[in-house]
Amino acid sequence: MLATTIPTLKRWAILGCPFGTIGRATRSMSQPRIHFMNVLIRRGAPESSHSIIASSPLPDSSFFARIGIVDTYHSMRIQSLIVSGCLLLSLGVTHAGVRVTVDHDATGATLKVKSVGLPANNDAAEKARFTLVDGERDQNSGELAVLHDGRVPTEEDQPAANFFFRASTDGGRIGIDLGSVISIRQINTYSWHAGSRGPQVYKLFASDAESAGFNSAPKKGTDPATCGWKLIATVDTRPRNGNGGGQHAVAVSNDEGSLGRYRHLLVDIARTEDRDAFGNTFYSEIDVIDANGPAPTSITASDSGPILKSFEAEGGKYHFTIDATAAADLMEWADQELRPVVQAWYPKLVAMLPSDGFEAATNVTLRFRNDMGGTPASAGGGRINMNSGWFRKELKREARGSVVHEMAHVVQDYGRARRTNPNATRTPGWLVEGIPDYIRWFLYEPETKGAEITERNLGRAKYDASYRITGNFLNWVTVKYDGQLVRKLNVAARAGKYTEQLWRDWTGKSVQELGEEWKQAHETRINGAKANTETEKASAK
Ligand SMILES: [Ca+2]
Ligand SMILES: [Ca+2]
Ligand SMILES: [Zn+2]
Repeated sequence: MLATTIPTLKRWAILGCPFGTIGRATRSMSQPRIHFMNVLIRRGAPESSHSIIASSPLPDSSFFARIGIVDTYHSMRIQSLIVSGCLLLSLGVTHAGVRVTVDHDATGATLKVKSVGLPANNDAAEKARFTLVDGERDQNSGELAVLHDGRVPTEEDQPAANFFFRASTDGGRIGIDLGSVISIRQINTYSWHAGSRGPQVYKLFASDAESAGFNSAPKKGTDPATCGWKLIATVDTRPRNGNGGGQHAVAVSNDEGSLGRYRHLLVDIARTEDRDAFGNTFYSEIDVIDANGPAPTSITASDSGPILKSFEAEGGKYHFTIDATAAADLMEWADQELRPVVQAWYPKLVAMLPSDGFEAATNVTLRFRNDMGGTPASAGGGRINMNSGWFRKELKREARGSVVHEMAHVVQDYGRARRTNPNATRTPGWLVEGIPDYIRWFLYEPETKGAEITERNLGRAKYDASYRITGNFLNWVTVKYDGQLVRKLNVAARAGKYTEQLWRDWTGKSVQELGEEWKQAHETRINGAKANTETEKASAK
């Protein structure tokens, strides 16, 4: 049976915010930049679903580590921490408190706490003029119009329903001209992406355009504060741990009910990371709420809900969701054929690839997609993407095995090395791919003999040829030298401690020497078999 859950748009629902005051902190007066800060976190809320109310940048302390805010700060003295269900942290006030409220839901499935509110379709930004002041739109991004069209994406990876800056660039600036000066009650920004393009990092400036020397379009490098703009808020919703994927909603407001009278807004956007090309946030909507305008009407839920099936493994320890919204016809196969493989093999993979203190993802989503081009499947975080077209053709052949491979990637979780070890070495890609293929072809489905070295592919038999060829090499070294090889390689890679020296330590030979020996062994076997066949042919004559 297919369980149809609530439509996506309802995920933005506000479910209340039962907070109380528990703490107060002051910081040294040597940081006058910070004027006011409140942080609220619901006690016991999982990191994947928290609300934060804060001005930013935020302090770096163990307390913030828990709710996952990244920024650097210096001294902070927490005077007291008293509990009544929540935490409140308030810093020395130097001028009127602008409040930044953040909702983050990492699961993308249900939202436990929502304090920002639903995106609006009747706010003052709907008819405003949006301009690209600086930076370049990505070729896959929607136009600026998607930021004020009263719509939000229906899933986590809809490039055209979002605006984002070009890959490899560091954000840019967006100007919003409201047409006339209005009293702004609140500004909300929404974003959604499964990876590091989910969090929001920006500075928000406003202007009434009336001061002398006003520049309506200052480029990066020009501080807007020097040309007629006022800094309203600094926003950074990146969590300390993880890539911050999921839905992010930010509200900038204050207790007075008006941030001031302004005509122009300038959103100075930074990328969330520069480890790869894809650090530019998927912004879905920017709402500007007029203090004297109509009450915001929310974007309503659509009728067609997602097609989801949830199940567990290992007595409820692991939770899985199959998302067949994009390929309803594949749900029956996924439920009957794929689910048992996932339930049996995810726990096996976890057991096969252990390391001290490591806990593999306990929530994994397997989603069919129609936008993956030639890629059969991929994995990132606790998410596995399955190319609908490729799966339809491979249901009876490689489909299940490819998911075993992707589940191995989820368990490998080598991205954590960069986060936990500042001196992390880079595990070569051939090994990252070779380990899942070793497990798949030699442990999950050895009977298919999908990773054999034959006369046909002997020429390509290089230890670092990746995927199934490396899988064959790993199997050979495992059998001949070290039964624990893959387990130990995984421990090193996950900790960011992989080096070529490990091969020598464990086998007495360099990886290149092992590669030669492995290839030689296959050559000898294949040539021997050929010679036998020829001898047989000759004697048969
Ligand atoms: Ca809107
Ligand atoms: Ca939109
Ligand atoms: Zn892979």
